[in-house]
Amino acid sequence: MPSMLVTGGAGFIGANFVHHVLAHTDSSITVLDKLTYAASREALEGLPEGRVRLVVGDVADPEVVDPLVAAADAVVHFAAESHNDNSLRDPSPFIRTNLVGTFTLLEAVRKHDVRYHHVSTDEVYGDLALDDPERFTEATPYNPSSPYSASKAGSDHLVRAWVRSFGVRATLSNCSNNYGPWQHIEKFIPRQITNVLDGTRPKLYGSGENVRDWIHADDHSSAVLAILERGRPGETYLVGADGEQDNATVLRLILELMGQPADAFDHVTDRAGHDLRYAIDSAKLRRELGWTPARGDFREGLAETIDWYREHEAWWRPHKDATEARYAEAGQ
Ligand code: NAD
Ligand code: TDX
Repeated sequence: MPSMLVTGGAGFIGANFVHHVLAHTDSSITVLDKLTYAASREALEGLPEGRVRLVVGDVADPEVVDPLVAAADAVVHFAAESHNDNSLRDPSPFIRTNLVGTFTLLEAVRKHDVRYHHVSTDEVYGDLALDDPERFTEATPYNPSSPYSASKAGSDHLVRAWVRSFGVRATLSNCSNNYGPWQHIEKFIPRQITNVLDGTRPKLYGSGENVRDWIHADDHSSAVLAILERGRPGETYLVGADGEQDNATVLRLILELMGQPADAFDHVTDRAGHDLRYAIDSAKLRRELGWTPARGDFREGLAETIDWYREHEAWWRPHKDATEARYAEAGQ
């Protein structure tokens, strides 16, 4: 895969993927990223010169996208508006980036016959009951809850239509909740870590019984690369590391690892339409491509992530007040 176009490569998971590809392949990478509030140029610093370049632009702009796709051997599409709470406040950028952006890329890969991988989320399946013995599989019907997950679901449908109608060489992956370095502090785990570092009490939505299936971003990257290199065209692969935990348990673990009392947090207004439980069955990915997660120890990964945020205060500090002000408006 000599030349890759990675959209959203200055975001949390996209940047992790860029590092992973440079370390494990001989590919060169062009990152296409609009550098929204969620991006960090810093996450791309110190990479081997000559193997990666950043183009600042919008995936929904065909004039930007077309020549970059024409010059690539493969496109990996991470760019998205990614935060559910933001989609409840203002869905419009989610529609433009997640739907029109994916459409724009699909038209370009169709025109230039370029291999395409689409990065999506388990949220397209809606949620499971807490006591449901089932987990999501590639056969689970779509049932998204929020404007974010509906926009991702729509983008997945566009990809499948372009595969079937136009023969586009595409694969899809739907991954569970990621954590690790460079995640924006609006998200659950880094929000609570930085609250503790800030001397503020962490904020748990509703009862905290909602379950998420956590995976380290390094493992998501290795899965996407395996699918890009060896996945069957037209196929979807679910990515997960058997990391189900309820939010209250995750928060108590953060508090323990940071030397705080177990009850040093506030219950705040629940998220509208809050999905109860996500759980991924990644048997297909493991069986067909031999993928296994390498960072499955959640406690260890969380401790490392806490250390990383402690050491990178200069990166997150400028965004903390504005992020918390947005939450305060919603009583969260
Ligand atoms: P993020 O919000 O941290 O980063 C998104 C990146 O996309 C940013 O760098 C941003 O500048 C860029 N971007 C946004 N709009 C753009 C546009 N119009 N044109 C070009 N670039 C644009 O997101 P993330 O958490 O790294 O998620 C990356 C992808 O993985 C998304 O597609 C998301 O749906 C998917 N995903 C995320 C998770 C998770 O837990 N975070 C889980 C499963 C799937
Ligand atoms: O302050 C908080 N308190 C809280 O209890 C925040 C920010 C969140 N939560 C809860 C809501 C969720 O149940 O924690 C859980 C995780 O919340 P988020 O980090 O916002 O993630 P989630 O909504 O589950 O979506 C994430 O995983 C799937 C990513 O943001 C998506 O991009 C991905 O598709």
